Amino acid sequence: MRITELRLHPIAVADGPLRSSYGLHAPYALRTIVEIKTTDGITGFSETYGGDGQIAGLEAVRDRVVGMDPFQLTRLRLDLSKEYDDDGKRNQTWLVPGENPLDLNTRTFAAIEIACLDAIGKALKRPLCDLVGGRARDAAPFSAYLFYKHAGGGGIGDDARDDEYGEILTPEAVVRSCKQMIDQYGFKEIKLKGGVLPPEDEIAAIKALRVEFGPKYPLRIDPNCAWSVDTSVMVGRELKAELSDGGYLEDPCAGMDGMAEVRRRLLAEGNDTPLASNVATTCFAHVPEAKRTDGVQIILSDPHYWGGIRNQQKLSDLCEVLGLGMSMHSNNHLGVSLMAMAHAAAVCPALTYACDTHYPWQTEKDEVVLGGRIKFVDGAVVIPDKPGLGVELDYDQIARGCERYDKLPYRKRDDEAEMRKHIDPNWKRILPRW
Ligand code: GKR
Ligand code: MG
Repeated sequence: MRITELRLHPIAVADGPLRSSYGLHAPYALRTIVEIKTTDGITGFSETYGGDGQIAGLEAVRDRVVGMDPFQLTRLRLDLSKEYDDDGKRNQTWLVPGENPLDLNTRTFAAIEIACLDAIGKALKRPLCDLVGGRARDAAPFSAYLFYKHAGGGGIGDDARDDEYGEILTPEAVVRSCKQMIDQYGFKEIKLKGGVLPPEDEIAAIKALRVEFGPKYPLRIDPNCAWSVDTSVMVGRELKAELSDGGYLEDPCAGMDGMAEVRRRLLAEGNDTPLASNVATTCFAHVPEAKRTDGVQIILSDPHYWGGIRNQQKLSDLCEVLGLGMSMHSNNHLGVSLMAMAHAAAVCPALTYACDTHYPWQTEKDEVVLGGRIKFVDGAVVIPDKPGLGVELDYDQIARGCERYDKLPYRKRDDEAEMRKHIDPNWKRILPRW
């Protein structure tokens, strides 16, 4: 089997005005659907980050990928995973809100790897997870990922989406949105994206969630580094009961040293709330430091930027060896990514926390999976027995997504600019803000 064609579909996906310490989400999130065609007449696909940066990264490997045997992924990974340029600089590209600067090549490899595994699965008539050792679990649990937001459901003008969750800026609204999500999807763990309101308000929101849902629903809060070390310790102390019970405190402050200090100070108070991260730990090179300093106890993996599903399995093994916990990070995404995340979660034994997903914030109108949105059963995505990822593409929907993309004036996520445009003309991301 050889790859005969690489097709890229840049799409725009309506997204509500969600807030984080990075600013405000734009009315459309950018994604790319990647397709490979093979000599056997099989099409494999994946979904990845959107915009010019990611498209350029994929275009740069076009000649390397076309003609390649999709089974020969290790060579491709070696070619693409050269971490350093000749002059010794890390091969970093551009900043995406929510993470450290990440390697474009790692993302590019991940997108190609997942499309190749999808094609191989279809050729062998086996689900993707079976190609990499088989499942450790039959369904991948996801968490209710709550956001503060302004009114609006995303999209622009005639293309505006219904505002399913309304404005969410108070503890009552956070609880209401969580109820809605849990009723609809059956999630059993809860995450609040913080770093938006003063810490006291976010503490109140977590406490209100605990009162409403009880200790059976583990809680986590992620302010994306908006707090100082002192504030992080204060929040950890105030929320000891709520977060130490199967939940975690995610990226409270910036940098591994800050995280390590928060951990030391909380432990000294007898507070063992684990610290999780998708900011201080974004690649394998960060893991030894996380362990050495004890700055991170739970690593948030993600097949899209940790280099694909096989890399995520390696991370799972590493976490087992080092005694670290593992969870999964997300960005706005559609059903193709959701299925890749679900297969990844199924084959990573160390991944014992429910994965993050932005999926509830997207709508049927934007879904590119044939047959519409993926169903959750009791908060989990059941791993299908169908070949590959287990879903097919709806090309009409992709065409609509591409049309939306073509009309947009931006080609890069910029939450700070969006915040200045709609909420506060002088807004800047300040770390720490509190
Ligand atoms: O969607 O605004 C967002 C999130 O803040 C996202 O960008 C993060 O990458 O969800 C992510 C996280 O856990 O940090
Ligand atoms: Mg995070």
